[in-house]
Amino acid sequence: MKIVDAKVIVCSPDRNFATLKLTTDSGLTGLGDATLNGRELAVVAYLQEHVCPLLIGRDAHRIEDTWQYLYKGAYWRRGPVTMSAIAAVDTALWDIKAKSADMPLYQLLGGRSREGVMVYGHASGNDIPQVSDAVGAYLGEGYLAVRVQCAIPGLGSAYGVGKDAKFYEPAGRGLPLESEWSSERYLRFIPEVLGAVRSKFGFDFHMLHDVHHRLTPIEAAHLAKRLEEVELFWLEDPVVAELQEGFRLVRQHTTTPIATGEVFNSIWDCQQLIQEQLIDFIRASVVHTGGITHLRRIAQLAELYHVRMGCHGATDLSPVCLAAAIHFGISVHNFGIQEYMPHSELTDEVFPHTYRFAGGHLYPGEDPGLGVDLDEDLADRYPYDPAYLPISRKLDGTVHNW
Ligand code: EZ4
Ligand code: CO
Repeated sequence: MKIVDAKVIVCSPDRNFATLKLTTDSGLTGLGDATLNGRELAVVAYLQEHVCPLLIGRDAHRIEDTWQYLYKGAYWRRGPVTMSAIAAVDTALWDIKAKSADMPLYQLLGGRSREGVMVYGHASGNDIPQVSDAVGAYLGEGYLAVRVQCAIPGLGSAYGVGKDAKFYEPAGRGLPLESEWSSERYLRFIPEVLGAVRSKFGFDFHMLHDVHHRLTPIEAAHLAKRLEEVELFWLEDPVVAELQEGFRLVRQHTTTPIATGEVFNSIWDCQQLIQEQLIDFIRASVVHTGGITHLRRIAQLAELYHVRMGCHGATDLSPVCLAAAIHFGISVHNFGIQEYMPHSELTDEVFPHTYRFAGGHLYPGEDPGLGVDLDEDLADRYPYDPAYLPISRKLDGTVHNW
């Protein structure tokens, strides 16, 4: 079964997405997400200029060989652009293989390890009462896990707080917005928020929180220690991960479970954190970490060290990626939780899919392959519209981690 066409589709149904579509001589098609938020067209060019021409005529069944060919064959390894491009090819090939086997993808990955994929929703607000209302709404919809973020008094903006308490989209149209940050104000206020949510709703649900890379290791250690009494499911990205040793310092001081890795793009980014057991959940995703083939390697390494998967799943990861994450999550042994922010109605119309949410879980459909389509005519009506993630500055104007 040979690949006869490789096409990149860029569209913006409420937000930008890049998707690779492969077609074989037997008429089967496969989709792969290639979206890299705020740097989309770099991956599009990488695919169109340097990868698509190499795919024509290749055997669509040779997934592992194609992965190695694109990774080792480029000479220049790793990096989010390269690994998102490889991920798109890999995901599309798994989609095709599963369609040709006439099975939903999770069957090829070993079948179900569980009935559904537990997800967490995103509650936020401008103050504690608003946040509480949002948490209550998620619990009312059957969610078993909720991420809690809140605006910080005295700061004009905060990570994770949307215009709508139940929908959070950080990328903004046009040039990047700037937001302000103070670790001191955040550290003073956030334990109160998480404590108030536990007082109101108790301990019978999983509560998560995302620091979004903003603290130094000692600040993060201090926070994680203080938060032990609210029993988080995880504290996410307490520090930036370029300095992996930074997590050792956090770990020495606290038993609060730690998650990181949404910006990672290869197993090499995860290796030290996993092998030294410095984290509890790894957030690598299908799209930014080389596809299903590479994510399975990460999961297998993690399993040896009791680290579970908690894949990134914000709205900038397309329905194609979310479907792949559900097939992966339902089959992999060391699954922990899946991030879930429902896409907009328009996005779902452009990407019709068979996965569904019920009772705090996502379930894959039973159609062969990923179970996601792309309505190209509709997609054409929503062309690319530049959008960027915000830039963060401290109160004195110094650029900080967003
Ligand atoms: O900032 O997906 O846990 N989720 C997150 C997300 C990321 C965005 C970046 O594109 O941190 O909101
Ligand atoms: Co995050």
